[in-house]
Amino acid sequence: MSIKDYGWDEYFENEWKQKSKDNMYPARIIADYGQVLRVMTDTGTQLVNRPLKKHDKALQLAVGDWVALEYNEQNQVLSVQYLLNRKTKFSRAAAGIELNEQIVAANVDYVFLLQSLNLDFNMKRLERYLIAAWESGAMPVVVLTKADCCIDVGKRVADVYKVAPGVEVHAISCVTGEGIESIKKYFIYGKTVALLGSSGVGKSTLVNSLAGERILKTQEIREDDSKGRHTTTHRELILLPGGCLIMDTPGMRSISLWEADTGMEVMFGDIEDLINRCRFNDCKHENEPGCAVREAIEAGMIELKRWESWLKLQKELKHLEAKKEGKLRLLEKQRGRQISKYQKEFNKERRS
Ligand SMILES: Nc1nc2c(ncn2[C@@H]2O[C@H](COP(=O)(O)OP(=O)(O)O)[C@@H](O)[C@H]2O)c(=O)[nH]1
Ligand SMILES: [Mg+2]
Ligand SMILES: [Zn+2]
Repeated sequence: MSIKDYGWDEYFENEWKQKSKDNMYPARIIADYGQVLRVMTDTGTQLVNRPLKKHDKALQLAVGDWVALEYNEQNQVLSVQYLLNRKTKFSRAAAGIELNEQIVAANVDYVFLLQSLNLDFNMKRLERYLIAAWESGAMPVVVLTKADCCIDVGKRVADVYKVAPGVEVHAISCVTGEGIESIKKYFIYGKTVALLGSSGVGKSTLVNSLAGERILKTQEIREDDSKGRHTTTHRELILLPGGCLIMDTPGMRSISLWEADTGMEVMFGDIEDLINRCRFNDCKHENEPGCAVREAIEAGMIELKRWESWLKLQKELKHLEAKKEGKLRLLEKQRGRQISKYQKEFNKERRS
């Protein structure tokens, strides 16, 4: 077993050659237990503490990250020295009083967006996931699970293709095995696939099915509301027999966007083009003459539903930007206060 089996390649090697010191070695974070992280190194797996500098953005670590480890002979402590540049990162806005970026998965090549074909299916949620996935830099793939529970799989797949331009959509079943062959092409040696989706959609079941053994715990679905209970409690990278890495994650019901410029462009570029063609710069796309958006909707060029999605997302993203700016201002204010405090002390000392 070497780190190459875990996705180490020239991209990381180049940075390593420039930055690393003799007593350091590279490791990939393969599981996140909160304060403790499991890493994979050339000599096997090890546990390390998450660095305490939580406020330090450069050390916000996620499963999939490559880090430089250092072993201190004197106090026999293994510690993370720095984070290697990420190829991709899938983020969301973390829930809480304060708005923060939460990195869900790092250095992922394909993000599988899973939704089950039973009652849980939700197109709006999928749309958001797609935006975040495009933003991440990884390639999104839509995977509709539990095809054995749906009588109209073809129609569902067609519906998803409409909101997911340029994305492959696969319907699978871990019960009948339907569609599993069609997703195997993504499981390539050295690549990383992350599974994202609500709890109960069948992420852990899929990992087990691909691994050919029950590595992960799965749970019985609650019959009443077709939602699963939470069984996966942490994020984890698993090496599949074919050499691909697959990341199981705890369920995320919804996703709050953190950044969306690229994602919005990929998903709604046609709408953004239309807006630029409206006669008035400040067109509200309601009843103005020469509104390219209205014209396109009336001509059936774009679906009303997609337009409504765009409006809603736009509002949300403006809100997000305002919140981010507010946070920045608060930070500046705090820094300003500190500076004035030290200045006052300095002046006092000079006077005395
Ligand atoms: N009918 C059906 N049930 C499935 C399928 N895949 C998973 N399940 C069931 O869905 C439930 C939740 O699966 P699990 O893998 O724990 O979901 P996770 O929370 O996304 O990891 C379990 O009871 C599985 O047996 C499938 O393809 N068809
Ligand atoms: Mg699970
Ligand atoms: Zn307009």
